[in-house]
Amino acid sequence: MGLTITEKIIKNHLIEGDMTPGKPIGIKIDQTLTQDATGTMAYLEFEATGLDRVKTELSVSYVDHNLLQSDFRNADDHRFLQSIAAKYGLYFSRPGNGICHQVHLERFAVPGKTLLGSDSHTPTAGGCGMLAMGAGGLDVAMAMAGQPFFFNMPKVVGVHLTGELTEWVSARDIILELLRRLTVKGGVGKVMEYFGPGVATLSVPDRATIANLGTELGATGTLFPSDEVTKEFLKAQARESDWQPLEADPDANYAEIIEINLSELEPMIACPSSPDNVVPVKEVAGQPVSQVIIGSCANSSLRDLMVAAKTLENRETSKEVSFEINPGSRQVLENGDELGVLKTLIHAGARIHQSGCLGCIGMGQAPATDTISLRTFTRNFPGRSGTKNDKVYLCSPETAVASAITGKITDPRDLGPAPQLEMPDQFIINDNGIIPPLEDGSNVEIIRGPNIKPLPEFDPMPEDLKATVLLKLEDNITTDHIMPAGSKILPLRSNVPAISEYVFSQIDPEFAKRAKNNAPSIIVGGENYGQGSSREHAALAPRYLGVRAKLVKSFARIHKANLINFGILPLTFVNPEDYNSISQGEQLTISGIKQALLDGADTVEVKHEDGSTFEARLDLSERERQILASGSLLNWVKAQL
Ligand code: MIC
Ligand code: SF4
Repeated sequence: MGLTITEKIIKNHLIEGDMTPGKPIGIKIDQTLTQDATGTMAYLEFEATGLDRVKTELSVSYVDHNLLQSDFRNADDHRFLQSIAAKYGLYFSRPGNGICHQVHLERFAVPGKTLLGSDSHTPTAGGCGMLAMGAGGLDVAMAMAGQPFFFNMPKVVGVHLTGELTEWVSARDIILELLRRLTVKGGVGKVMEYFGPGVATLSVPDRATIANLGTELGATGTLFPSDEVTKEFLKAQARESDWQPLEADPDANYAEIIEINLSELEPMIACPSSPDNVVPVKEVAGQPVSQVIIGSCANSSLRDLMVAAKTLENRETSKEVSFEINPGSRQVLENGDELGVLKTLIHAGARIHQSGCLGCIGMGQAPATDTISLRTFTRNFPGRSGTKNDKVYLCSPETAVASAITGKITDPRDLGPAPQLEMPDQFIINDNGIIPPLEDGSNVEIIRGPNIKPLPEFDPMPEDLKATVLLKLEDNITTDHIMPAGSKILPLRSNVPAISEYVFSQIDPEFAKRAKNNAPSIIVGGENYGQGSSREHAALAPRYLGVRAKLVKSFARIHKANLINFGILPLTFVNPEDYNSISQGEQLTISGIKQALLDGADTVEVKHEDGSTFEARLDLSERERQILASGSLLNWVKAQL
């Protein structure tokens, strides 16, 4: 039987397990990436392995999140990361060089290879035929140490594209349509693989936008074939030698096939406050907007800036709107300058920022009270913008620029004929923002600022667990709820005791205090618990506060892996209705939990205070059981050595 692209790449990299969907496998990782907000912790973890050099083919450390330097802390972290890269043989992408996913696509992504990144949008490189996945920092540290990456063999969903996009409709609208149909949990346990005649009509940056936002479906990854379009892109990046053809076999067996006729799509928009709250733009058109931003790893390529510039030729942006551009990379900036794109944008009233994540993770650009902010970003989870009760809408660059012109949410088709885009055959390539690895870094001194604190030590799983229910939460809780980001909290990423003070702070400002006074504790939640980012701090910091278990209806993939890595027991309800029997504040007891883990038990009995019981599931591999019993992945690895 024929293979999908996903199966082909996994087969070539398989180290452990067999390729049965849902079963644990371990694969070889060729490349890794980290960004600064997760990277500081990932490198502290890599240091703990005692190795003197990364073991991957290529590893890159990016600085793109914590660019705001309101005191010494972020700047110190940047210097720490640069010295780590020099010592351990990594490329270092300097602050201002661009968003990790954009730069990786431009300069490093290779069809057919595997990439693991400590950022949930790592699948962006799937736009170029690479099996790219997000993971917690510790899993990336292990991959840098040459260890396989363990995850469950995904189901492969085929997305069959036919037809061609019409004027003013773009790649962003394709993935918005998919989010509308499937929701933020529709992709869990799956790789979305695109095929069919519509694929050839999409450029690599278009494909990257779709692959990037596959993360919002909860998907493990997204894959596009590597074809002539990919070859042209790599050629324009002066990397044609990295190209190899890659496509699914004609008789490949997809677990499920989704049909999308590109000709039928229209401009779409995600309303507050979830990326899947999608409607056609025309349904919400006419509402006044105060801010429009084109940026983030989803939509900040040269193509996206060019759409805005071409639309703005002989037009102006509204005086009521702050129209802002966050270019994806310095390459985008430099090429945009050469082609006159920047000049047109500036002339039409745009505020041009440096390349980086910026407002996408609440590092500035917070919108005004009670006003609509329209963004081409990835996520609009409540409060992520930095403004309480924010009203953030997510859309294509076409819809964004049309709305910036009129000052209201606008279907770009109302502007008349769409501009023609002419992309260069050859980009200006200038890698001076990237420092290559040293041949020998043994003499490099690591520069450690005072904000960098050592990793806490964690004790093994107790024999019996008696834990207080500290919070009972609903469905689709995000890691932004668990461990918020933003300019105040992000600088604490390398300081676990300090960042722990903010766990669940948006939901309950007293949470950290309550947790410390009531350890050990347990959190109860609904479906798709922990969706969103890869930040391992959403596991590490609660663990530091004494959270020992989470009991939910279902988990998001990366968060579950992070919980296991830091010794928090991930339990699911056997009968989801038992969720209703639990009250916040009560004590739950699981007797013999450690033994149950080691014995391979699939379920355990959970006892309420009144003695009544229900069953919870332990959906774990043998390796995960051992990690949980030893208290953390690092404890387990050390014990193995
Ligand atoms: C995000 O978009 O939420 C982030 C910030 O890039 C995170 C990583 C982090 O929290 O550092 C992600 O997507 O993994
Ligand atoms: Fe950065 Fe936003 Fe992309 Fe996360 S989603 S990597 S914060 S641009």
